[in-house]
Amino acid sequence: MASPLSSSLPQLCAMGVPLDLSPDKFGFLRDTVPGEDSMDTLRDRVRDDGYLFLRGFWNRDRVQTVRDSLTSQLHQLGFLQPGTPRDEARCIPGREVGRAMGNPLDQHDPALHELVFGDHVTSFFEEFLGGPARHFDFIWFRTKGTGKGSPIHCDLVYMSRGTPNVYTLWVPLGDVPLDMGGLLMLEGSHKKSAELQTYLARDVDSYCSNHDDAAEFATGRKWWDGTLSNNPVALQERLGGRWLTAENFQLGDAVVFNMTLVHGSLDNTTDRIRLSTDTRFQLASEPVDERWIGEKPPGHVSSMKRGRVC
Ligand SMILES: O=C(O)CCC(=O)C(=O)O
Ligand SMILES: [Fe+2]
Repeated sequence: MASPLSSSLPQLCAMGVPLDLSPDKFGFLRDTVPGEDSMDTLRDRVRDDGYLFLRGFWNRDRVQTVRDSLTSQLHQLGFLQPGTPRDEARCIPGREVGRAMGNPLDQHDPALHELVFGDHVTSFFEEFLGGPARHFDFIWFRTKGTGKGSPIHCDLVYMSRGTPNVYTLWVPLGDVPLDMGGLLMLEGSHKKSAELQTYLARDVDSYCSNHDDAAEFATGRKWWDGTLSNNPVALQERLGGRWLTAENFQLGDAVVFNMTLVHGSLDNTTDRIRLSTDTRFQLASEPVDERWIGEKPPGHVSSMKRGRVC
């Protein structure tokens, strides 16, 4: 018999694969209301859940200002459907804005910087981490129109050349209903490091120097994109846990999660661009991954490729 939850949900897909929406396979993230619990409780929660879903971390108006700035850039760059309200961010079929490294939005947008790197966030992380905090300088923009969401992965494989104790801050820059492709996380997967050992030991910019195609990896003509699985249902069967998302991520919300939590995003079945950013924080005293630091972080460029015998 269909449960009340699954019977009230539209079919949801990730990477084009329909999710099992029965209550033991799918659910919603646990809310954290900022200020309601002590930092010790929040730290325990991250240990248990791998994430914090901070409802209303900022006030809506403040985040709306950032959205306005980014939708105006999208408009100027010709990515929005002409004749539609800019704030609706309606996409043009077949015209993709670009993935994280190739995204044209302004990395130095002042309103965005103030939001994702400013005092409110920094003091949160300083208290959470228990010392002076720093952020990576690179901002990952997600501007996803109709179609598949982000592949399923753990962040560790992209950013583990410093400390592994890094936290992602995912910020919806607009309300994201279920059909617009919000963040999707596999419950309890941050505790599956034994099962994911081989995957988690990898680094997207490392390659086997003794393989025939080593030169292609060294120059970046070939690369492994860090995807853990293209099939969220098969992965769930292997690791257990429910796939979790929010019924409606809202302007002002934020999600913080650790480097080993398996996640991706739902497919977007609307014609509106789901706009979000993700950025990273860690203790300033710990080593940092040089790929993501500086005025123009180098990212995955060939000088950052590392060969090893495998
Ligand atoms: O927003 C998305 O589609 C993916 C986000 C993500 O992978 C992250 O925040 O680390
Ligand atoms: Fe990620």
